[in-house]
Amino acid sequence: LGGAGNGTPEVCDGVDNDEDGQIDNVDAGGDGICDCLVIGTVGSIGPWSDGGNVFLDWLGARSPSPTIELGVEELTPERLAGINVVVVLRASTNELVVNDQVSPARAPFSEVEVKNFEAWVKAGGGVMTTAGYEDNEAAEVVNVNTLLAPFNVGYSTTNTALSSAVENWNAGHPVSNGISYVYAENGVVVEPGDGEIVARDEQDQVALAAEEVGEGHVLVFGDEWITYDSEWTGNREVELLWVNMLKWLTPVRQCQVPVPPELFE
Ligand SMILES: [Ca+2]
Ligand SMILES: [Ca+2]
Ligand SMILES: [Ca+2]
Repeated sequence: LGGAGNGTPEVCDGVDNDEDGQIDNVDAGGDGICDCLVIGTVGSIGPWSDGGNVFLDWLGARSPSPTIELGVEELTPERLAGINVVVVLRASTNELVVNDQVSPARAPFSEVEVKNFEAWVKAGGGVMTTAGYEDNEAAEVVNVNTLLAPFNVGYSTTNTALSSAVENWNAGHPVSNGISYVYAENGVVVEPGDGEIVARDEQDQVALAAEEVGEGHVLVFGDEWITYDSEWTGNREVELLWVNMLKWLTPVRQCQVPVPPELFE
């Protein structure tokens, strides 16, 4: 985390105000989420939760920087500028309606959007993708794979049989710190390509891959249940996993704050 600092208060301005070696490392609440971190979401939360969105609520309570919900908007350099981490939620080209909850269709990512996104990641952006929202990998997974193609990592388009216990974690990777088990449901097997394997399911299939690209970071996770209320209340490791992931997705000299010890209890 760098040195002790010079006594000047750190503020969210893109400058290392206290000269401790870290830019914008502010965490007033000591919750492990940098208060200057700007998170964007692409697509929409899946319809299988009970209507809640603990993921966004949880972030909102831990960082005063509002989450930028890009939804189905075009990915332009202007829109991506200033965002540190993008979480890709359901970005299927199909609309999905479950119990009156509408998850809208997202247009296929265009060549221009893919190039814009690649440039943003290489310049220091972090992206985490999710999958397994529906049994229609042609619409869902193919679109996310398009966005991930420049990094040669993505999802299987044929194997949607990720098993429910993601229980083999690569202890050598920072994202695995303190994690032993996460539940998945109807997930999609990850094709790691150039990525490093971080987690496997009980059948040894890849569930999470990580890749460093230029100054940026990519995480590909084979399910979406970690974005739902039920998983947050049932397994405390889900919160630690998100803290670990957001920390790893952020540039090494920016916004790095300590993970609170109580998250390991
Ligand atoms: Ca600093
Ligand atoms: Ca600053
Ligand atoms: Ca915080």
